[in-house]
Amino acid sequence: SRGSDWNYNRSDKDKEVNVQVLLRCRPLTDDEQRLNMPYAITCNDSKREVTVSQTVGCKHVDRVFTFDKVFGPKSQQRSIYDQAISPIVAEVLEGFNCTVFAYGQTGTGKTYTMEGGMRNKGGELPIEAGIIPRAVRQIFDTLEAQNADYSMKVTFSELYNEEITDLLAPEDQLKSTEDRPKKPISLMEDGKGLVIVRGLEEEMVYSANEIYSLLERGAARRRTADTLLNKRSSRSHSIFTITIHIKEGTVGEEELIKCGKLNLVDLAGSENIYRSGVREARAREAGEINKSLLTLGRVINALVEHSIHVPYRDSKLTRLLRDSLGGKTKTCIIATISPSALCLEETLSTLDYAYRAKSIKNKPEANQK
Ligand code: ADP
Ligand code: ZZD
Repeated sequence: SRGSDWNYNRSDKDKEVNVQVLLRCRPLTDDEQRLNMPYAITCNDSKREVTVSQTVGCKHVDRVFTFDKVFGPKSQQRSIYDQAISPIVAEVLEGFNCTVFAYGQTGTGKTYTMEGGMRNKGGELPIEAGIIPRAVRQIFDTLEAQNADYSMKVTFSELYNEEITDLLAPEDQLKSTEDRPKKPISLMEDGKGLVIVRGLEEEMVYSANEIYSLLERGAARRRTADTLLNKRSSRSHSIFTITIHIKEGTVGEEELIKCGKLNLVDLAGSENIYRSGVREARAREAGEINKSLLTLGRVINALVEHSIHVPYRDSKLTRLLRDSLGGKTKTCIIATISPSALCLEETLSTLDYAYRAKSIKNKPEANQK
């Protein structure tokens, strides 16, 4: 597989790997089926192709896009995980930093893909479990099978309107009172140009079930914020991070520690950007312009076009994801689309965006302490 090529110690140039871009098309919903909604998308998973059929005037126009992997409407959570994500998590356990993010219009399955459906207490993962719970399971299964000496911490946060909310903060730190202001969360740069988030609760975790309880707390927090502010969730970015330290042994007095980090990011709905004219003015007024998502697009463009200036510093999201775009982190983008002809315009914009991102190159490097 491509993933296993990384550890070879070749010249720097040879170590470059492209951002991996996957495409997932959800099925028609029950409602859409009942309404006999026409399909505009055909997926050929084995050829890794998506075809968009459009009627312009009385002419039929087909556009074909090729991605690193294509998952059509029938694909199951488990097969996406096994085919595309499990090799990435294995790299994290070898000491690499990896990022997976979901990009697409609201309602196309970003959260379904990253998180998935209901949790059932204890025992097996539900068939609808998404990437986050499956990654947690793989990490613990692997470490336990290796009888590894490890420590692990997780953070779960949300970025909304350029403000970071800690979804795992203790209850009493969520609201500010007169004598005790809300715990501030800020981005800082360490000496090496890497961005660190200050003020986020880092929970040490010792079992998969413990993480699931934290996820439950985070998901509940997010739901509360959502009911208070309509449509907030489609405009916010969710960021779940696991950091693992694995003791490899000792050389004399020195301990060898391998450190891997996995970022799982559910981006805001892409329909909120790239509006033009009157629509843009109206969106701006409604506070719908998502600075972070807009900047992400500009960073991708700058990298694709090899521009001298890449505007990482212009938003919190791109500061956070800096190392994932053109840096030392291995990155995978999952673009999600709807099969419905009604979503054609947004679907084409997602496909163009994702297709461009394929040419971004990173230089993954293992961490060693
Ligand atoms: P987004 O996060 O992009 O706004 P959601 O993940 O909330 O979208 O998905 C919208 C709806 O479609 C949800 O009810 C979800 O369960 C359903 N859904 C999304 N993708 C799939 C899929 N691949 N298979 C079945 N249902 C899906
Ligand atoms: N997507 C659901 C949460 C939501 O929006 O509420 S599914 C998974 C990753 C991050 C956060 C939550 C979950 C989720 C879950 C559901 C219900 C209670 C707690 C957590 C989940 C799904 C399957 C297995 C484990 C966790």
